[in-house]
Amino acid sequence: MPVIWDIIEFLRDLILWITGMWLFKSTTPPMPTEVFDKEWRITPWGQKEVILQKLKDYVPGNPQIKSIRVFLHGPVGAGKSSLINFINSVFQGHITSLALADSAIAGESFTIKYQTHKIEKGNHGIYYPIIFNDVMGLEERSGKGVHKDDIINALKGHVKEGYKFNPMSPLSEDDPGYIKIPSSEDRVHCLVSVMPADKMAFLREGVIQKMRDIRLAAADMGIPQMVILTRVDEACPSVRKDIKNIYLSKYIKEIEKCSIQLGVPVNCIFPVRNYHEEIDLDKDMDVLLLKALKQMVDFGDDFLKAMEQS
Ligand SMILES: Nc1nc2c(ncn2[C@@H]2O[C@H](COP(=O)(O)OP(=O)(O)OP(=O)(O)O)[C@@H](O)[C@H]2O)c(=O)[nH]1
Ligand SMILES: [Mg+2]
Repeated sequence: MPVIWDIIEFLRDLILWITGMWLFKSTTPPMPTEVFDKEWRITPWGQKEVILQKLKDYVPGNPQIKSIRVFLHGPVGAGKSSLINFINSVFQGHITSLALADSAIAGESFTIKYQTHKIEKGNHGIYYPIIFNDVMGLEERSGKGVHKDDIINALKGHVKEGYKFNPMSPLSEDDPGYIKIPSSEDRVHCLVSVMPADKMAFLREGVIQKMRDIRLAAADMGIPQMVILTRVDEACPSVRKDIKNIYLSKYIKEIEKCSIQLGVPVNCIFPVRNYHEEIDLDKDMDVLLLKALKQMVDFGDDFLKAMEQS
């Protein structure tokens, strides 16, 4: 039996390696199992509680704003809703399902409404001042997936809670779902592009182009941006074996380079493994997430302070 598993693992590596040739547009991509001797990014393994506490104690640096708004976008099935569930789970101390996630039915987006997700503090209807917006996924063809202009509208704060996205046409000013004069709180304070590490090779140019356009619009508004690389366990067998191999994996390092095509510096790209089959929290997976979340909050808070001064 172990021989069969070895063969299966070998075939899996081979498929990933061939995918890698395409992904990295190189003739010698690293084998998915290849690892560095030393972590290429220092990770505070064991510091989960310290980082979590800092986030729990966070107070927005601009007194006019109650909550920092983090906006997640990306291709269909990238793991946007799973990421919100993951964040909520870590704060609640057990696995939760705040945003509905699904196994990307027939390649179509499962999330179709504009929803704000809040993280509850205890059970008293009190929330942490960090809120998340999850949107329908992006698709290559026009008329499919969320319209990029709707995302740009959302960044400016024009989209009402509960608005049902229409892939055929973006929200217009006379639509009841349009907020004509958005407040500073309606605006987005940090833009997060969620990218599936295992599907980077198959992302269509049309999707990448839409993401680039959104990033440029966000940059024009001064909104800070970062990338979360999900599904890293599906992309790399050594990471699947042990999440602590994340910054040892040559394969993940290469994928990170690829996401620069989105125009985000490497130090703004954070690989994360979402909860997917687990029923209990894992402190190492949590540390990776919390480091990324801390960065989102720090970036968003800088933006809040800049808004106050302008
Ligand atoms: N193995 C693995 N699966 C993941 C991970 N993140 C998400 N998934 C799975 O990927 C599928 C899609 O996840 P969702 O969170 O629904 O993705 P989404 O980006 O919200 O998708 P849409 O709303 O359809 O655009 C689900 O089956 C998740 O369980 C991950 O890090 N690893
Ligand atoms: Mg979703």
